[in-house]
Amino acid sequence: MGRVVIVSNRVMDTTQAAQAGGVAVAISEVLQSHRGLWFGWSGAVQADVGEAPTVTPMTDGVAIATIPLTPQEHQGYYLGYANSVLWPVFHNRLDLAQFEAGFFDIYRSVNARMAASLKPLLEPDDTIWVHDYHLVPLALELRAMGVRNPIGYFLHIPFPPAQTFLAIPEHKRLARMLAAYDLVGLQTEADVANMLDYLKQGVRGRILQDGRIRAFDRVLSIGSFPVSIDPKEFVSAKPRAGLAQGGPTVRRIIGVDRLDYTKGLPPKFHAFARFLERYPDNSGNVVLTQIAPPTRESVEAYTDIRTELETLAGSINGRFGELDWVPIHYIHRSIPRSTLADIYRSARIGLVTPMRDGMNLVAKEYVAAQDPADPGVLILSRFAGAAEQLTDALIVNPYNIDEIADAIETALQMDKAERLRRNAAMLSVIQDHDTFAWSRSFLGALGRVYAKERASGGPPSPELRQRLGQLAGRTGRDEPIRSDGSRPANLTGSLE
Ligand code: GDG
Repeated sequence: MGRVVIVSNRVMDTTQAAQAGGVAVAISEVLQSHRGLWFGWSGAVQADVGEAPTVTPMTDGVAIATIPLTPQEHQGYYLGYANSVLWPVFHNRLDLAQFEAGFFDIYRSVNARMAASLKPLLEPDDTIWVHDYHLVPLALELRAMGVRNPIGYFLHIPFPPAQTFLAIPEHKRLARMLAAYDLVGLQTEADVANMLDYLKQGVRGRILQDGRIRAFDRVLSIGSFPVSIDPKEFVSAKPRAGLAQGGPTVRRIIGVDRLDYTKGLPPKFHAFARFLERYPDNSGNVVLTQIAPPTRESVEAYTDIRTELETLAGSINGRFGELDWVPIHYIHRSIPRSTLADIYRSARIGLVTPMRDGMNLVAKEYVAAQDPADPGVLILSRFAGAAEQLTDALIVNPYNIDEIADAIETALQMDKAERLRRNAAMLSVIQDHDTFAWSRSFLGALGRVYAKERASGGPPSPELRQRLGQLAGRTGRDEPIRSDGSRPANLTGSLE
């Protein structure tokens, strides 16, 4: 029986996935049920890198294969092209993009080296699933080495509007690389619309009658597959005594975001200050707890944000604080996953206001952790992918500080009946589209589009046909890939 091979920048011990949460849970489940292989960078940076990957069999039948990076590769591929070009541009921050000569070539060559290390480990009936912006070129490299297996790609971050993507000097080459996949999965229907728009404008892609796209010399399918969580992980969350500083009458607002410029942390703090200014009766009774673990500290664009946020928290606390009340409770480190669930449960408001976000799992985690008999309220940025599904949140524009301030007051005043209605509606969406449904629907769609392609270009082997049938069968329904932005179908341990 064939395997699923997952390729992502970083890999993880699949037996520890439950503690990591998020996407890692879905990936581990896929790998465990398909005798899978997980391939990626080991995290090591060293001058001497051999050809062969280090393969480690895990106790659950999964194998992990990794390679190290050289210092130059780490600089040009990871810190450079992936995190100083693709990350900012895909999040609409062209102003932060560092289009430095050489980054793209290293990015490509690392992907070529990964492909060469992975190729000897592949079996003829493997299905390959590549993740995220670090690995756009991987399929093209594998195809050039003669790999004909089905290869799917899932982008965890947003796909930007066509005009923004066109600004990347290498946009055509990236598009050709994307076209080497059989299926490209994006988080939202808005992302699908952006990508189709770009393919039409930027590289004269043509939409075929069956909804697939002809671009360059390939036919590919694109669909939205919104990433999710396992809501069961959060049902046993408990409100904890002592979590709300200042005693039982203090109502908590919770924010959990990596300290990233896309997450809208300074505007969130400004909005909280505006709320205290506009609604002074809340003085002493409301606390904003912001957990902001450090991230990518060696990337230049991240160096200022920590100082900016600490200064802002200090000035807001200095301006509004009392002897027995500190309004912003700011934690700049990672906290254990079990504590996180309890903090969500203890908070009356989940404040999720990124300027741009692929999905945002924190929004879904907050909803799932609420007491179903007395839930809190989610305030969610319209620019988080999750806003496409969680329409019963209080949706705000993160650029509008007054609107966020007013939404905080609305949430605090919201009666129980409305809180119950909104939470139940959002929880039902999350339960219907959980993390396991996400992986099944992606692999099912990949199986179908690959079978369709092979039907026109030669049949797959009997083993592969059987394998693809099994994968497709697990989705339970047969949804076509459509090209008008409508849905064809439906990982965090960080894969960074
Ligand atoms: C990318 C995309 C997309 C956070 N702080 C702590 C902690 N976390 C966990 C959260 C959540 C995860 O990290 C963050 O996931 P997000 O989805 O919110 O954001 P990104 O890290 O930017 O992820 C994003 C995602 O990929 C999946 O496709 O949704 O749009 O940018 O699970 O709970 N976990 C622990 N301690 C912390 O302090 N244990």
